[in-house]
Amino acid sequence: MSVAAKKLDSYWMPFTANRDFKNKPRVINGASGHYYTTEDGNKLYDTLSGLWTTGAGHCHPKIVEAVQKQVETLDYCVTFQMTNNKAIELAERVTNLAPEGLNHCFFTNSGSESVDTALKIALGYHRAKGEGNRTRLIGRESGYHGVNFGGMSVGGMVNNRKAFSANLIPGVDHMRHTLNIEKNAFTRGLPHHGVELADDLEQLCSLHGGNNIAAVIVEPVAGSIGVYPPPVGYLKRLRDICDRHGILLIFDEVIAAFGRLGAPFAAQRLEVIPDIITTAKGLSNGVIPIGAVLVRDTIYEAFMQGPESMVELFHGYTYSGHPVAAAAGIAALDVYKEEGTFEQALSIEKHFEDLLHSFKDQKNVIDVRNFGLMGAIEIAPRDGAPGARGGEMHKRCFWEANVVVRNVMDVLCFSPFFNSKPDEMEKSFLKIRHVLDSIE
Ligand code: PXG
Repeated sequence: MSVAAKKLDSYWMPFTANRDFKNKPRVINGASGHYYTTEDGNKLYDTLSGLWTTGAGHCHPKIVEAVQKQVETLDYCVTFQMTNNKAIELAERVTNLAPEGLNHCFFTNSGSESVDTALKIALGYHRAKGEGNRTRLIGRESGYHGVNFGGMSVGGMVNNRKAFSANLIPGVDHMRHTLNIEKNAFTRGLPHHGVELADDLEQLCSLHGGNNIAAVIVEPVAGSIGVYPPPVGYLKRLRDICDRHGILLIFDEVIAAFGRLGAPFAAQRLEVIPDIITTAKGLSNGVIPIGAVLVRDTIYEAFMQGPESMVELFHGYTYSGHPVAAAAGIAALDVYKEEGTFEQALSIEKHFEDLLHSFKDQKNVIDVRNFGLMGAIEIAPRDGAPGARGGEMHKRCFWEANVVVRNVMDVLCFSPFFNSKPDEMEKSFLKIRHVLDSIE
């Protein structure tokens, strides 16, 4: 083990090739605006705005100030059978932004917790309505819904599931994913082929009986797997099938909510309104961990029955509605409003799309996909070594080009800052192009 690796030995890193990383660590010790700084003083352009989290830029002074103030005013407060002013305020602010009818908000600390919370709410809702037979959950191949058991079970990324396959929750089916490079390669925005894939849900209704299905969960634009925008008409068709069978539709907007698609929620941009929305990341601009699950009035009201002194939902986290996280959330929403962040996101979409699609004829590029400020460049896998080219891109962009690029296998994912400067985006893509050119 090298000296560098030894120093890092006690730290078991998440979603990381630990041994490889520790041999040549890539360590960040600061950030500002659109750049990270490394221990040895390099400035790196961040093409993923955190991990799809930090659309308004790193260390935004207004959010930093709000957190500093809150932590010395009320650091922690139990939110079971009592609560704090910041949690109340944030719930109101978030539901004010939400699509009509989704007026209730349950706080979590992460996307994974939001997803498991949403699944539990869906099951509890049907039970409260006397339809306890509705227990089946439907996800989608290639979907990512976090790493807890519920989210992992409805998720469809094989590497995340396979080690745990015997212990995933029962009663889950998956629809097919919507990526079709053969037909839709290099589409700008929503692909035109694939609406019929939504009929997988109808088929599952025929198989199990639609009245046994509790909920369907999808990312409106699949993110982690490498950006799969939904085919035109696909989400609307899912909505219609859900309505016909009384199934709840859950949009996992952990990436998409709070501006990533140029609107507060993906549901608004895509004009399909689900029954439950899960969020996290952009809720606090990534500054303090916090997530929120938004539910329709009818769902909330179904729980608000029985003796008033009884707890209606036996679920919650020690840090649900944490005052410091909530203060960060309120400050982030203030920033989004005052700076017109969602409009900024919309205004740079076209430029981002053009930059991405300028890779169309680049060596090894087999697809470019984008919607809103979510984009991906897919490179052909090296013979016998899937993921190798993508991994090399990540490392070489870091070391040689001072650009942070996230790869998922051989897909490069991009999630620009909402307030990205066009010339900086251009420069970073030019650097990425040079690195890509030099990779065999
Ligand atoms: N749902 C979705 C749609 C997500 O994108 C989660 C749930 C889980 O959130 P937490 O906060 O528990 O991580 C996510 C998270 C990537 C990548 O490489 C994306 C996520 C997580 C890790 C890697 O794109 N998104």
